Amino acid sequence: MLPTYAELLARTDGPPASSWGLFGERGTAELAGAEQVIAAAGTVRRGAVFNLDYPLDTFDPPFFARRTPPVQTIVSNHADHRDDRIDNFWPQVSSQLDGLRHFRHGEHGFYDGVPADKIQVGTPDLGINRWAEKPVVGRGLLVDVAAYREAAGRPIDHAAGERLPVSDVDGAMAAQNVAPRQGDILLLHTGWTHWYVSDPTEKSRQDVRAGIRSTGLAQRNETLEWLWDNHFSIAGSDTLALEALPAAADSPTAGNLAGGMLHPNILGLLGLPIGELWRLHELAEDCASDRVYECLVVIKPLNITGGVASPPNATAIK
Ligand code: UVW
Repeated sequence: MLPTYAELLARTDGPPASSWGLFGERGTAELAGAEQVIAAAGTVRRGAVFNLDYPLDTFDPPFFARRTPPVQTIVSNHADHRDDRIDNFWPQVSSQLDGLRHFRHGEHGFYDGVPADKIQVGTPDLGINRWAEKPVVGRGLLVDVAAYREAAGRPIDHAAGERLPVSDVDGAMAAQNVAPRQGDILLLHTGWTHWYVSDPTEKSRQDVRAGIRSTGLAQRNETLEWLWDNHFSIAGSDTLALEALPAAADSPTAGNLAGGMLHPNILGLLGLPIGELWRLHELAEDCASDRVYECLVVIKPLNITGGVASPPNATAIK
């Protein structure tokens, strides 16, 4: 039986609001164990397969100046042969899985108390490799907050970069008649990335990049509580950062080095891997048409020793 978020807040044997000591270096990915894999396999009925990653060159120009798309070079030894080389590879340039090295908590440090001097190039500690050595497989739960808000006559204003309260996500789950189970892989569909990619005006895209503005979960304590108490193994979404950007001025973490983002708490304290910029619109359309919101999800990040992040290489199967 896992502790509640309220119990985590009250703990004295580790940092408050942390899951330190419960899982080890794979964090909450441990919640998707053999039982969850077997149950998730039972959700496969039609053999329909969905790619949840955007191509690496989708976001060009990039959201963050240095995360430019990779450069491919193709070379050949002779007329009938090709090799290729990829330079300038920023694993967070497109769909990504953020690992537990990505942020530490300002007061308590890296997840599970891993010392900062272990977070080096070439050391495996807390690296993305931990989820490649043992990939994350479980039940994906598509929560269509975009459809819910649309049906409620309150479509999400992506241009404004809305801060979504968890009550909207709960409302979406109630409308879908679904409830999370321990170890589920959250697939939060807001429609933001598809809007960004397919919106016809370059001006909208420029505004997003200039302001680093994205729809996402609001920076509130209730968001942290919701993420933990639903016991997800991974929290993935089709937004720039899972949480809204820029962070709210009244964020409970206002003043941290991350500008009030919840990332240090989600990664550094809870050990919950974050999925960003995932390609969810095709899966969401399929779920809306057959009213089945669960699927088998397989996530196998690149096996980069000590990697901070990776494309998720995420596949959903229904
Ligand atoms: C931010 O830090 C803003 O987002 P990301 O998780 O992509 O680094």
